[in-house]
Amino acid sequence: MKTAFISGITGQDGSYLAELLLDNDYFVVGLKRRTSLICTERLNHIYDHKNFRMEYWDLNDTGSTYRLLLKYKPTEFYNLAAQSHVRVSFDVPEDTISGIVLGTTRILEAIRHILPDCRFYQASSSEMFGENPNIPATGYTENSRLMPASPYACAKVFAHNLVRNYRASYGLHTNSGILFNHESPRRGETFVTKKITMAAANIRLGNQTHIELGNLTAKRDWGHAKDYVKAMYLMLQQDEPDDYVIATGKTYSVKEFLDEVWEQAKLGSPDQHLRINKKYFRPQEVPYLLGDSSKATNILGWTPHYDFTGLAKDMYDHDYNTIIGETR
Ligand code: NDP
Ligand code: GDR
Repeated sequence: MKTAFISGITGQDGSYLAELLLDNDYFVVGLKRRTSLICTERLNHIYDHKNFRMEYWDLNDTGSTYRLLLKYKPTEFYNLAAQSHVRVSFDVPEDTISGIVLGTTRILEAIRHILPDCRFYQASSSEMFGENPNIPATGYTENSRLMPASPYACAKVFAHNLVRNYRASYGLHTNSGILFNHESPRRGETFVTKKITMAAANIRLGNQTHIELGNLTAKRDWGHAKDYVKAMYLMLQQDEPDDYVIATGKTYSVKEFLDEVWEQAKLGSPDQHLRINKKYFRPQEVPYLLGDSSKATNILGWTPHYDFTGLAKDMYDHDYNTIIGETR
């Protein structure tokens, strides 16, 4: 039986990846930092699975990485932990950078010294492309220039380069998934898609009167987290480690996502419920992201199943049904 470590187990992707690996007969060890509330809602349905364990761990703690690698000797390590909110990274840059940069370094060093056969996945990001003025018509590829536009993205670029460096220097099976935005019913509530689908459900049910948003013109290549964790898994099943862009190849503005959800919720024009609040704007914005995942399609056989409308529907329906259930 293969054993996989997942850091960031309590997050959106951690929960979907854990389900996928358990379905593939893995023993899964979820690495969780200590929090004042337990924060394992996304894992309640697998918490008691016979092949699932949770261990305390932190990106900022070297000893626990060594201790747990020696205890479980995992065959795969998926590093999903991060302070992942771009806007918040402007407020807490040192914490964001320290976790992503030094945390990734700690894991790679531990793997190099005590478990060099362990395959490693790094959660790189489309944010690394940043404010690049020369966007290829078919989208960014693995070779496009990285021009990060936030402390979060700068840190992800460092970690991404380090993963490539450890692959070249030491022959480790280190992989980097350059994932574009992916969302789901389990998305954190302060990311824009989840904020929109929850607000639509609450307005529909009379619990809320309006939604406050920032920049509506930014365009993102939005996919579904369920599709994207499959790509992470496929990367670690290849003989050769590599970097892969994972995206849908279509891009939509925040306003288009808002319009789509308002239409599904039958709420009329969103303008009547919308307020623009400057506090949600960023000091530097990434205006446009579009990804070209041809390499992942050709080598991994990966393609997304959810489209833009299907993603919005899955999220809105989930939020509407959950809120109705809670208020009954
Ligand atoms: P989430 O924000 O939902 O989850 C992040 C996870 O990291 C949480 O489990 C969080 O724990 C944990 N974490 C944060 N800081 C620490 C720390 N110091 N030590 C240990 N764990 C920590 O992110 P997603 O699931 O959406 O994303 C997963 C990864 O993929 C992240 O690295 C993100 O940057 C990256 N990414 C995400 C994309 C997306 O669109 N979702 C796109 C590209 C990359 P806690 O629950 O306690 O806060
Ligand atoms: P992003 O996602 O920054 O792309 O990072 P987010 O949902 O936060 O923002 C997307 C776009 O929406 C605009 N926006 C708002 N954003 C938020 N959060 N709240 C608002 O009220 C709001 N109004 C408008 C933003 O300005 C931005 O243009 C996500 C994270 O998951 C990262 O960890 C990941 O690396 C990238 O996706 C790819």
